[in-house]
Amino acid sequence: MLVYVHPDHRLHDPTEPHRFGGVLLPPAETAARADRILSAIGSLEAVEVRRPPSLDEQDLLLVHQPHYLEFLRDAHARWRAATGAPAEGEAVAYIRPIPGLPGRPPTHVDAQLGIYSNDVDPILEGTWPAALSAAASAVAAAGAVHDGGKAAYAICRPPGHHAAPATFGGYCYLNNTALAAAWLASRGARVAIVDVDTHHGNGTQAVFWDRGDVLTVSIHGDPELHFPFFSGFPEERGAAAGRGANLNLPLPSGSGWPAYRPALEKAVEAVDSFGAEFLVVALGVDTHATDGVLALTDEDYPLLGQTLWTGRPTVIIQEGGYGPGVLEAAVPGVLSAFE
Ligand code: Q9C
Ligand code: ZN
Repeated sequence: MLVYVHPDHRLHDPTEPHRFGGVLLPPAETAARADRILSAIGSLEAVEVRRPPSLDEQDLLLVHQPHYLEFLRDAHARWRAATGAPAEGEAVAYIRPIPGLPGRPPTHVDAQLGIYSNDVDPILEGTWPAALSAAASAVAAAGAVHDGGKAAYAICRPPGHHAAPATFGGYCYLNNTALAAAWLASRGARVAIVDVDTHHGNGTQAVFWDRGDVLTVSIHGDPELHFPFFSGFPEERGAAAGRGANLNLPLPSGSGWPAYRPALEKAVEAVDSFGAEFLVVALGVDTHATDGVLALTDEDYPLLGQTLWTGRPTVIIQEGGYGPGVLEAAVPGVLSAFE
């Protein structure tokens, strides 16, 4: 198994706590996650860890809007200049526009933070190079399967599936999964994404909403009760050329393998009937009971991997998975099916 990871991911390692649902929590998406994954997959056979080449930044335009990329690149320096904050400061949105109230596009970085994010995620001095490095891993993994590899895994962090064409949120800044899929599609391939992170892949859905060449499927905890709340429902099927090419399979909170498995089989059936040549798996393992939305256990992950291994060249992109032991048990379990 080819594994891509870039050391620059460490440049994004937030420390400031944020309030979620009334509880002050330390950041869950930290640099330690990549170290945990790397030491856990050491037990797999024939793992070959590679550092991806630098990204061709033009590739980001396959997924993101140029003004958003320009904002992400400069936001921290502009925020420091505007506020006098130190280099280690974490820039976070605190104000957003009133919906529907006319006004001019803001020029102040504090106001732009509220336009370009839909959450409380910080921008650090190193967020941009870290996010670029994750995107580079995703494109390298896509390149490896395009060149004839059966499967490649990208340890992407920060993760990507909640990042939309012009917004960050849910720990995500650049949509690594969407980029891998869009990169393959730009070479003329028919591509399917199956997002098994416990949260709806809202950013990925937004990227491909009106496109018919990339199928997006997401299995996740009920968005009535769980992040990202505003999307992930079954009636969201895509629009224009993308009508029917988006499939949401929400599951009741606390669902285990008996409920998960039929949803996963439905996802794979959709991939088959779409006629996908390549599969991109958005591999969040926060479906583990320890992470509190769904309730998969250590033993379920090899089965999840086996169901997703359809013989198609497959790119596996790391998304969520946080709690003690979750990444360690689940990631090698899934990857073992692709060896
Ligand atoms: N109880 C990914 O898994 N929720 N993002 C915070 C903490 C934010 C998840 C609430 C969830 C974002 C990539
Ligand atoms: Zn998640």
